[in-house]
Amino acid sequence: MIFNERMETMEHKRLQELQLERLQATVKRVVERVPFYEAAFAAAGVAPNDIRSLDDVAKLPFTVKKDLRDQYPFGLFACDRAEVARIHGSSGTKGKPTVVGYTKQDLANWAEIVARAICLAGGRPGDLFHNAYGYGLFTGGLGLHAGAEVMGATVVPVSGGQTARQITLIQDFEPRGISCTPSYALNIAEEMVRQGLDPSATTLQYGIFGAEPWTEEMRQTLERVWGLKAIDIYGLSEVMGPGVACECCEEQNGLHIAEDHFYAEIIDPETLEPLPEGEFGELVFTSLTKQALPVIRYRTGDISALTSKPCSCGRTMRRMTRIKGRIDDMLIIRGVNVFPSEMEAVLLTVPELAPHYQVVLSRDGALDSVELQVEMQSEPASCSEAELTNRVGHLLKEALGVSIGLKVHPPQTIARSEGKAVRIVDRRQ
Ligand code: DLL
Repeated sequence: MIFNERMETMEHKRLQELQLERLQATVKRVVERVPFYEAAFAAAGVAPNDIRSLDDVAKLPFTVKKDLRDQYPFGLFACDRAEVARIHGSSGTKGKPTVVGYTKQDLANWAEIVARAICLAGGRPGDLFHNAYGYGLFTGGLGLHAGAEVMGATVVPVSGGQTARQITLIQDFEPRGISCTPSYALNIAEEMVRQGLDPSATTLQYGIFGAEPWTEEMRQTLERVWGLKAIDIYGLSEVMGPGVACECCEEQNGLHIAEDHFYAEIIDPETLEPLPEGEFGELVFTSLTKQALPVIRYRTGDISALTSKPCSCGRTMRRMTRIKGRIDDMLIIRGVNVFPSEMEAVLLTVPELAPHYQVVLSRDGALDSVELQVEMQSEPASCSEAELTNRVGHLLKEALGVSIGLKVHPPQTIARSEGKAVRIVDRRQ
């Protein structure tokens, strides 16, 4: 089912005209209403009238997370505080959150975008929808909630945590759809197995998973364990929240971007120059319809590539690849760039290992050291810890091109998540 057929299947040229119209209005709005942007545009020597084509986006200044922090709490709002209907914030645990705001119209647009995403995932009106994203300042819970309501589902706002209760509600209410982080979906499944239950015997047919990087191997694991279709949903609070892009259940190959609301670019994070389609780089978004907090060329720190290849689902919105990782999370191990997701892809092919891991950074004298901590499956071990360490070490070296410290732990020792999994533990300070 396509939620908004007129928009989602719009001819690309017409969509670009719409994007340009909306971009021009957004640029005018921020320069007139946000002193930060007025100054940033002046410093870049660009004025709203200079934006005559979508390519002119490259003339605009970037926005980064620090700008949101510096303008804390409401300095980037492009409307009166009283017109802001809701506030959300970053999920970070340290310091003050980065604050984002939404007018009533922003909330209505967001809910429609998420409703589309749920349809992309295979949801349909009448579904029972189990929403296990955290409610609160984090955009996951309320974002999926509003979208599911607009889509026409019966929403169960269970939020994250209390895993035993999640299981009871899944068993008793018989949902068709579930949403949570991929790592929490694994955690719930693991607890079911511990209780002697079979996750694949539940009524769940689709899972909408995101808010953290995950791999194709993790998808296969989740689909096998739960017996559902695992769909990747992407978003970030600074740009809106979940739903900025979402995979379709037809292809599960790249996430359709809600391009009528967000203009996407890929840039080289070093030179800041736009990169052509198909090349990997940093994802950058410019708001096209946001009223309360439009962002201009927001640098997400996430690595992806774009494609405009046609999709069999019929939607014309361009796709981005699943996120390879965050630029901040890239490790440089003896000169080789490694993302935790590349380690995950290897670990999940080893049947003796549980799908939980952490990368621990520590300081050894003047040198940084990296240790990948993994965990044995709970079943009686079919090989020794030493044999496993040896074998996985070889697999990792082959895939990453560099050998990395590895520690195999007994079952149930790596911390489980109820929201975003902590993959990197930095003990260098
Ligand atoms: O995580 C919004 C969200 C909620 C997305 C629920 C999907 C589902 P933030 O807390 O602001 O917002 O974190 C945004 O999370 O820049 C990425 O680094 C990461 N992220 C989000 N979705 C994905 C995904 C929400 N599908 C940051 N794959 C982003 C990989 C993701 N990383």
